[in-house]
Amino acid sequence: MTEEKKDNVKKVVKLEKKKKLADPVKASCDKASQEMIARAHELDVETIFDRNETLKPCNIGAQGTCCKNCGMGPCRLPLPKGGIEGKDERKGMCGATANTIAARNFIRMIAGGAAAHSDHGRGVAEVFLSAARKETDAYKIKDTDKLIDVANALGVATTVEVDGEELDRDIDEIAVEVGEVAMNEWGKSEGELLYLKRAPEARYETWKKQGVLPRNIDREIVEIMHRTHVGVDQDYKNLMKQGTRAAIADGWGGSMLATDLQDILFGTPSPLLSEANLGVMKEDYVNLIIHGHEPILSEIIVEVAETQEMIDYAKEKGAKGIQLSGICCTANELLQRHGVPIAGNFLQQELAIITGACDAMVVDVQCIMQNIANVAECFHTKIITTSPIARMEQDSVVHIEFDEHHALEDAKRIVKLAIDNFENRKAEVMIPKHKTPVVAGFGAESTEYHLGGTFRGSYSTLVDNIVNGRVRGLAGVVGCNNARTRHNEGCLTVIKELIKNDVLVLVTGCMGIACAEEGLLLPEAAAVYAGPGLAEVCETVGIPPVLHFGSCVDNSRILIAAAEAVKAGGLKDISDVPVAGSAPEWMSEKAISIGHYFVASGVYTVFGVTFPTSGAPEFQKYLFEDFEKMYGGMWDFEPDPIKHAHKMIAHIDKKRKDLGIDKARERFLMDIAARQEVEK
Ligand code: BF8
Repeated sequence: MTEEKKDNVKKVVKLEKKKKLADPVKASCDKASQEMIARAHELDVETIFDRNETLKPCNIGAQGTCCKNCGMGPCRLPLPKGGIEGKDERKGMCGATANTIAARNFIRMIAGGAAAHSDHGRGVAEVFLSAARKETDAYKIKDTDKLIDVANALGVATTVEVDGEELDRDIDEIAVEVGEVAMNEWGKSEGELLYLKRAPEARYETWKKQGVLPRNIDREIVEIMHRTHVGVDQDYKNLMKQGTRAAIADGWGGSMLATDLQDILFGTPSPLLSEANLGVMKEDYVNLIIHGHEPILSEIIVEVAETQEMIDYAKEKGAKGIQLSGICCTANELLQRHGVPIAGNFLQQELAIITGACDAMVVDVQCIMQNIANVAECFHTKIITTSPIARMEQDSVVHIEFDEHHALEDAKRIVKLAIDNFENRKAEVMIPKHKTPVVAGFGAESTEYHLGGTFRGSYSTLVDNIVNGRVRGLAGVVGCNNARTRHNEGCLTVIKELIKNDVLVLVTGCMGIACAEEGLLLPEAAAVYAGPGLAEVCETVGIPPVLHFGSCVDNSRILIAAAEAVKAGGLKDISDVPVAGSAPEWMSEKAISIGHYFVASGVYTVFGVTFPTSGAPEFQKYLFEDFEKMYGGMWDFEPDPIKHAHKMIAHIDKKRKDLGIDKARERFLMDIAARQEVEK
């Protein structure tokens, strides 16, 4: 072939590659997203949906059997076609077996997830302590009732004895001590995490028996990195012991402290009305999108953006006002406390910029795609990074480092920058019309109130309805979007199937946003989607069939709600409750850590899309079967959303049977096809 011909072939191949674009309808089941993916193609802007067409994942890595923990590797141990027959002889250079490699990779994922949640929590604790010590004016203690609850849980005295009389202790003093004790949880040299005692006693005893009581949050994460270094722990069971310890330190430690301290500082959420999807952006307004996870900065941005000074400034620049909206878990944090509308979940972050109406996107940490900076360069959008630990290499990105000691000034600079950028819009604005009303802001406290009332103030109404079978059980459906599967579809199919079968669903993270966009977070959704029993309960107490519990660190709210249900039901442990967990579209390490602390807390937990241990069947069996004997909860994997839901329902029914309350449900019969699905 002549050089010229070779060049032509290369050009054609390049063009072909370039043409491989995502089909918007196959990529997402959300209409607003479909419109924006198509718009991206018109404007020749590449998104994650297109990269999914050209960048294929490595199978061996996805199955968990690629070890790159030393310079002799990566050692790739593919699963033989037809599976393992007899003894699994696969080994890496050092002799590490497929089980060891998969277990090391799995617990490194737990370490990554637990570190992300817990470092977020540490940041909140630092700001909390500054606020308690009155070192900053920007933050104040808002929820003193919750402060007292947390003080009790941390063993901080809330009363003092004066002249033989027991008096309330000064609230500021309590706050300082709570801050100090909380900070200590990350690195104390002795003892165990204080919040472990918030779990039912039987659960605590199980952890003790298994030898997995976390000592402090940081240590458990560091020890994972040590144990998974070349030549250290080479026993998958022992590796999982440490993975379990770190995951518990996340759920009942770092995440729970993050949630609690945020509630004390910013207010404990209660149900409120808002809207969700890209249609919340407004053409004539300055659109400022807050993206990431930590509410410490975004809380102040909300405050600043609502000041008359900033609204007037926006009007001076030709806008009608300022429209704030959120992406990912920062969105969930602001939604649940302020009703700030949600622009989208993980897979919609690029799409929000493609509207041409995003004047600034301010990001903090976690789940921020580096490609938003490339997309923003095609428009006028300013990307503003704010965290010293999360910067971007692109020159177009502005960095305004946030510090709680000058929080107000930082927030003002950010809001002003967005306003100043309004007049620089260059592309034609195209905002999808789609948006949906949402009722959000649920949590352990509001569930108690709504299902128990001010009179009873307990979980007994919920428990009564579980016993009488109107509510078949509970499910926590949480986690991410994953571009390897159709955006939002797995989540919505699983959840609709669950509520159709009378399972009350609690959601967090990007799954909460998916439900918001679909209209499942409205009380009216019960009449449309829920089974007769659940619909009756929802109608009576006025709640949606799917309750939004907040961001990913707020999965700790689900743990507390489960512990409350145990108490109200006179049960022993979370593993006795008819409850199941799910992350149908997971992709992040945080999801693995959450999944594992659900399992370690006694919850049967199913993941969709892919499972990162499938290349090591023996180890996977340990997680899927043996864990149930040790912890009462275990992992499972099911990519088909209907089967996924029915596996959860089958587990809920098993628990109902164990409790002797299965008879009450006999009027709700599954049809034959559904039964066959479960038995497959
Ligand atoms: O912490 S659900 S994609 S945004 S990791 Fe990220 Fe996953 Fe969304 Fe919130 Ni959680």
